[in-house]
Amino acid sequence: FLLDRASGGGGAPLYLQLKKNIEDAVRHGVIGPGDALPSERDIALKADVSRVTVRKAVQDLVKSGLLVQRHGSGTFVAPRRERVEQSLSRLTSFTDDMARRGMTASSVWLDKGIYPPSPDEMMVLGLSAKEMVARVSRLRIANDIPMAIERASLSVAALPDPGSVVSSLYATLEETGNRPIRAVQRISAVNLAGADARLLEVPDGSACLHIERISYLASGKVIEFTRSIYRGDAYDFVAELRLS
Ligand code: 16G
Repeated sequence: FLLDRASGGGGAPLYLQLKKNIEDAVRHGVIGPGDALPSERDIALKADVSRVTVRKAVQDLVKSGLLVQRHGSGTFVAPRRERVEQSLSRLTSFTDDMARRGMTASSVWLDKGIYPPSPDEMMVLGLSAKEMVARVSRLRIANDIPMAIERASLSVAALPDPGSVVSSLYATLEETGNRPIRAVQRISAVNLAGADARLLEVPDGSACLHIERISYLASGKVIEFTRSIYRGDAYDFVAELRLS
């Protein structure tokens, strides 16, 4: 699909011609969602253009969301996104939600550790400045597709060893009788940019959902304060409404 430069768009700049060739190849199914693009060097050789030209075309297509770059493993055609429909009336975990759909949940750890609490963590979790907070931050993945970034904060009393969370936070809390039974969730719209956009493999400025979940134990004590960013193109949140 990397036609030579003469076959492109006539007088258009080379990187635009190359960009169009790649777009056409995806549109016509020559390369499909999830497929790897040849290396920058191979494209430059085959298309008879400089590597700078290839880089410029690829960067534009990453920005527009057609291609995704994964650190260390190369450039791929963005995977097809299937939207996930998520109920807003049940208190479930990401691992449960994905398992119910027959998808495999995994995580890339961004952070797990014990820190002095921030002012909002102190307020929500009811901590004093002398107490510590346990943080577990993860990129949540379903079948290789990055779905959400979750940054959870818990009191150290509830999660003394954040390292003990291997896959499911709720499963770990369940083992010590600390699984929440109720939560309040607030959803707001954000345009994502920077490092978080790159983690979720979305172009800068993409519409995403910021979700704050405050979860409670049966005793009424707050157990979890989680701030998440969910991909706007991957999620539908659905709630059933009843006449009073
Ligand atoms: C959900 C929750 C999150 C919770 C996580 C536990 C939302 C917006 N967030 O993703 O607050 O910490 O599940 O999942 O629903 P895990 O047990 O799979 O780690």
